[in-house]
Amino acid sequence: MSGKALSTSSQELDKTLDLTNIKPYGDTMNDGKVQLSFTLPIPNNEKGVETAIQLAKKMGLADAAVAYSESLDKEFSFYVLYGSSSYSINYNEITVEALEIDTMDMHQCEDYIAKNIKKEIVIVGASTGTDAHTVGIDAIMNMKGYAGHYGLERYKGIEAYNLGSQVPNEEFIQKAVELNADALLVSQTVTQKDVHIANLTNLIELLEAEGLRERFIIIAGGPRITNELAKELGYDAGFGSGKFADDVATFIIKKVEEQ
Ligand code: B12
Repeated sequence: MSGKALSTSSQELDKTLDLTNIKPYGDTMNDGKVQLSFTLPIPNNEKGVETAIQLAKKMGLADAAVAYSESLDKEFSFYVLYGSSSYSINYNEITVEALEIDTMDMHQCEDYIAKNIKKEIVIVGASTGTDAHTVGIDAIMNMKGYAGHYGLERYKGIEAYNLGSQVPNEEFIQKAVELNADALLVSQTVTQKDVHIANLTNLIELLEAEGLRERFIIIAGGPRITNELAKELGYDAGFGSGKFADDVATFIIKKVEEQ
């Protein structure tokens, strides 16, 4: 291709960033390109591929094309598709209830507790309900911590109790009362069929029924937990991926100080 042709075509590329009409970015502004993958309960053949394309079109993808398909077994097939989203979003109208905290590191938290709180803060955490995932709550609580952030068990001034996974809400509350907890940490990883919503709601309802809701600072966390969702469900805050013990400790310390 000649240099001239290249520069002409690059001039024709849409470079206009329009925050009121944000679309996915593939390799040029506003091309809307997305990749998606799914499994269908049908065999992998021409009819399967066409079904996948039709589905993608119904999802709003223009120029949908199957880039890859594979048989999972005789009755199931897997597809990877590309296409252009026909939808856009007004970025200027997006609002989120983000947690605004000025995170202190472990040593700053320890100093803050010693100077301003002047008592041990008791924190009880668990992965509750039927959820068997422990890595998230361990990342926050275990002494060795996660990704270079020590866990709450290591903090001077914090007494941390990690009850593990699949802890029924009733047992969790009983332990929190027994240990005279200041804060409860609830980890939820499985969100299939909104099981986390039912479980998180159940905990708040049980606490309210026993007149205990206001006794504790209650925090939910997990990869699909947002602060907004947690607040909606009656929690004091929610922490998702990329959050660590120091974020949670800072939030709790400031809350305890307010009380
Ligand atoms: C390891 C793992 C398992 C292990 C768990 C071992 C263990 N001891 O924990 C085993 C094999 C047991 C397992 C089982 C299952 N798993 Co699994 N598992 C995973 C996997 C691969 C990694 C999760 C993980 O450890 N992440 C690392 C931690 C550090 O990240 P995190 O949890 O997000 O935690 C961070 C934040 O979210 C936050 N955080 C987390 N909790 C809390 C709590 C508080 C209070 C705070 C402040 C912050 C916080 O802090 C952490 C650090 O930043 C994920 C897939 C993936 N790659 O993510 C699937 C995944 C989570 N599992 C999944 C599923 C479906 C299951 C099963 C239901 C499968 C089955 N049908 O049996 C079972 C669960 C059964 C049950 N009753 O719960 C799905 C969940 C889908 C969904 N949205 O519901 C995933 C996403 C896999 C998938 N793509 O399908 N799993």
